Amino acid sequence: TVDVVALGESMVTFLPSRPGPLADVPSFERAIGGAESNTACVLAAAGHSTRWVSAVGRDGFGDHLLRAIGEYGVDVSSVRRDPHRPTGVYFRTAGDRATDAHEVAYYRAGSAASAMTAADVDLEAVRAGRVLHLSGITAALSPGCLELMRELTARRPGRPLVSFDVNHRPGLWRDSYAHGPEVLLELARGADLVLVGDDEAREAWGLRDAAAVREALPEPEILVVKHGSRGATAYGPHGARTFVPSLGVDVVAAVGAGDAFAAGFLSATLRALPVRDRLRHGHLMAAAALTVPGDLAAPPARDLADRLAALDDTAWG
Ligand code: KDG
Repeated sequence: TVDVVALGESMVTFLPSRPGPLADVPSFERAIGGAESNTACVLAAAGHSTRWVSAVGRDGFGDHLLRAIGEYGVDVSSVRRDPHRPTGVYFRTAGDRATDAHEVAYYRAGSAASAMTAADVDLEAVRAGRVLHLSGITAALSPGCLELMRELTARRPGRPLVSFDVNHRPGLWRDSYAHGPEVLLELARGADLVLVGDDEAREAWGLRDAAAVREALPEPEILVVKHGSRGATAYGPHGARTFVPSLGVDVVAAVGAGDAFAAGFLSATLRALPVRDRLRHGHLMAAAALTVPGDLAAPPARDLADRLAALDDTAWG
C-alpha cells in the first residue's frame, strides 16, 4: 500500500514576472499548482510513497503536469487523460507583502478534472493508501465532484484515514453551481483529520474562533485550526488541545504553505509522532513553502526535519 493518496485538480500555474495588478503584468512563468498534488509532492520529497488521482486533458499542459508531479516521485498512473476537456490553468499576481492580497484568475471551468465523478474515478486506486488526502476545492468544481467528495468522506469500515484540508477558495464559490461553502462543513464531518484556517472558518462558516470550530466539528478525531503566522492548535479526542507557534519567517508568498503544512502534519502522523511534533513538522514544511514565490519548495530532508522538530521549547517560541 502507498502511504498517501491525494485526489484533486491540479493546474498549470502562471506566476507573474513582476508585482502589480493582473492588468499590468507583462509576462508569466509556468509552474504547477493544485493543493492536493502539492501535498503529495511535499510528502514524496519527505520520503513517503504517494499517489495523485485526478484527470487532465490530452494536451501539452496535461503532459507537463504528469511529468512535473511524477518527477517528485508521486505515482501519477491513475490520472485519467480526457480527450474532450482541457487541463485547467490559472494566473496569479504577487501578494502584497503586508496583506498577502493578490489576484487569482482561474481558467478551469469545464476542465478535465472538474468532470470527475464517483463513476469514472478509479475508487480502488483512491482508497488504496493508508491516508486519503482531500480538499474542499474539489467540492466547488461541479456537482459530480461534490458527489465524489460525499462518497469519499462517507464513514465506512476499513476505509483509509481520511484527511480533509478545507481550503476555502472564495473565488471558486462565487460562481459555483449551487452550493456554498457550508457544504465544506458537512464534508469535514466525515473526515478523520481536518485542517482549517481560523480565517477560512470565519469566512466560510461564520465561526468566530478555534473553540467554535471544534464545537461545530466534534466528529474528526483530530482537528487542526491554523492561526496564520501565530501558530496552530490541534484538538484531539477527549478535549485534548495542543498549540504550537509558527516559525517566524520572512514570507515571500503564502501560496502552497497550507498544502506543505498538511504534508508535514501527515508525515509525522504516518510515523505516529506525538501531536506536538506533528504540528512542528507542519510548521517546518510550511516555512519552506512560505519563503519561495511558487507553491512548492524543496522541503527539509526527513532527518533534518526530525532534528529541528526536536529542538527544545525555547527554539520553538
Ligand atoms: O494551495 C495552493 C492552491 O490554491 C493552488 O495551487 C491552486 O489548487 C489551487 C486552487 O484551486 O486554488
